[in-house]
Amino acid sequence: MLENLPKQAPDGILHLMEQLRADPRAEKVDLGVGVYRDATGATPIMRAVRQAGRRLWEAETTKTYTALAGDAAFLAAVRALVLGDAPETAAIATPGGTGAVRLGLELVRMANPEARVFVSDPTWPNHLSILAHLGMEAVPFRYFDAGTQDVDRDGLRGDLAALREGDVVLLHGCCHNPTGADPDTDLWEEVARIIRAAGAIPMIDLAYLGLGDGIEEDAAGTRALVSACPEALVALSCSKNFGLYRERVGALIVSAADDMAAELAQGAMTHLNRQAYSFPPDHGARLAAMVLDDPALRAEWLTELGEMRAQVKGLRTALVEELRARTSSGRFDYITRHRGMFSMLGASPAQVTQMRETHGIYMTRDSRINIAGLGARDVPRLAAAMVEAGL
Ligand code: PLP
Ligand code: TYF
Repeated sequence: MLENLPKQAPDGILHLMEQLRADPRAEKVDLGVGVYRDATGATPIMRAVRQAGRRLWEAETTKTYTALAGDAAFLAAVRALVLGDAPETAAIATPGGTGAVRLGLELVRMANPEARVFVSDPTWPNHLSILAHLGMEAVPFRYFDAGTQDVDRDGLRGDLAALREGDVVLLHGCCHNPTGADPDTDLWEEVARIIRAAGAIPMIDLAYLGLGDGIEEDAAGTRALVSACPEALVALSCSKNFGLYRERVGALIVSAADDMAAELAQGAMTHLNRQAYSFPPDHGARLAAMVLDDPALRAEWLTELGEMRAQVKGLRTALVEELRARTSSGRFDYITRHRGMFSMLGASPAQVTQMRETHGIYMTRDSRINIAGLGARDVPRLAAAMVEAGL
């Protein structure tokens, strides 16, 4: 039997991590996988999360099963975090944002097997592989202008004009992965109007809430879509913004047109959890809920999130200043316009290879860099490598 299995291509991002590990050069720079790093290069356990962990260790009296949908306190807390006040929503806890994306798409397929899913070109590669795995049609829409490194507004408008009733548009709520280019408020409003007018449904992948400009700022696009459209899906990840990566914490939040539809959605979503693994992981979700529900822990968490944003923004500014000095041009200023951990440099695969082989600088093939992977010392080296490669 097993010999009949198709050979699977490796995950490109994780494959790059293996290559990096095998590189003996001491000065190698990891700008690959999207993980936050502080100034010392560590991916810390956040202070509020650690405190919540200590409290939980003392207070927890049982590890018995929770509910199929997940811990109710976690679901209430993340629903409020993402949407503010939003009635008529259904929600389940999921293993990470990936679990939420996967089950959200399964929910779409269950409700409408004909639905096409519009995806930004480019997008997170796992979106495409999950859609292919589920046998769902992915329709790419233009998103990134490789000349300006900003959102291709006209391309986006032009391609979303092909939306039909019942199609789904998968959007990155903030900190677009892999480009770093986000819509501004006007464009979010316009996209919401286009989707609504077509009778299509937005699905928002929200994996970096709080890592762009702040919780409220980063949630604004999602909220605009949810309030404009009668139905919407949100796939939330708590990996980056709570630093809970390996605990696998996420949620699928679905807003419905009325109470009856919300109840049907809740039933279907709980069913999907049950079919996949019965109960979603609880430990990390409980820590996130404790942080969100305790005013002091919440304040501490927001402070540290602010420090993380400042760290990344500081590196963006330093890199742009270095590039300005070396090239006497502002052509790299887009790096400070980008949000979140990533920027796409617009380098060719050959240029990416050159920077890796000559300078030990690792980025994904599409020339996405994880800004947080830079140490202050690496900034001049990256700038030199970019200029040398002809960017
Ligand atoms: N969606 C996007 C765009 C991501 O970049 C990630 C990874 O960080 C995820 C979803 C899901 O992450 P996780 O499953 O680790 O929560
Ligand atoms: O894009 C990234 O780097 C993050 C982390 O299969 C990640 O989203 C990478 C690969 C993967 C899952 C998560």
